[in-house]
Amino acid sequence: MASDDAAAVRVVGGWASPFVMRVCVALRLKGVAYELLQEEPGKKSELLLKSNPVHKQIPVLLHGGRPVCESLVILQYVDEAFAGARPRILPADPYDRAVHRFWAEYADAKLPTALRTLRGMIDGDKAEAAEQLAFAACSKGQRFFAGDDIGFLDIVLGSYVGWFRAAERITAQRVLDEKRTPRLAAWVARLCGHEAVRDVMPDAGRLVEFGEALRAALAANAQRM
Ligand SMILES: N[C@@H](CCC(=O)N[C@@H](CS)C(=O)NCC(=O)O)C(=O)O
Repeated sequence: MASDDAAAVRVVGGWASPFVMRVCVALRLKGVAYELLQEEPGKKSELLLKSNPVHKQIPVLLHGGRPVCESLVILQYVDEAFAGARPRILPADPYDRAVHRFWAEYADAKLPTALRTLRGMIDGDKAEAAEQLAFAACSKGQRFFAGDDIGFLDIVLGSYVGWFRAAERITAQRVLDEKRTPRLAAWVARLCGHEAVRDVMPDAGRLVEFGEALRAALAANAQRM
């Protein structure tokens, strides 16, 4: 087990969280060994509350015991803290970096709502919500957004793939359709086959069960209050 020495890398998180998955993919990409500390669904550990007192959310990266919060900030931190390890996560060119950050923030502003709409948790246009991930197909014909290997934008967008697949199961509606959006489907296949992603991409069936269990746990907590 990793200890709190200066090099120890730990992730306070949970296997089902897309935001946690991003951090795991980034660390795997860089070849950094880490320990995942699983939070219990619907609860918050003392370590989480102490490490992320502002948002009280997962993921938190603990590097030598020092916390870094917010997945997009963590990805950039991992890229800089392990700069010697290839590949780069963010593009080398400042303009490209800015563009990738812009689309990552756009994705985080749109996709969680699209997912909730698809799953019927909030009202909205389901067909439009299903299209939201399609801009992942705009990778200019390259294998990945920044070229031959996965990078910042692939990690950010890719973290939603598991939950889009879970939404497909819940609603029996295809979102990642090879015929309608072949470039998106091909990108998803390449991403899911990548060695840094393969073992941390959650199974859609397990996510559906997790979603139901979490909803029940949160309802039970609310009744107790
Ligand atoms: N903007 C945050 C979002 C993190 C987030 O929403 N985490 C969820 C798990 S997927 C969480 O901790 N939810 C519990 C809560 O909000 O109380 C990030 O990118 O890290």
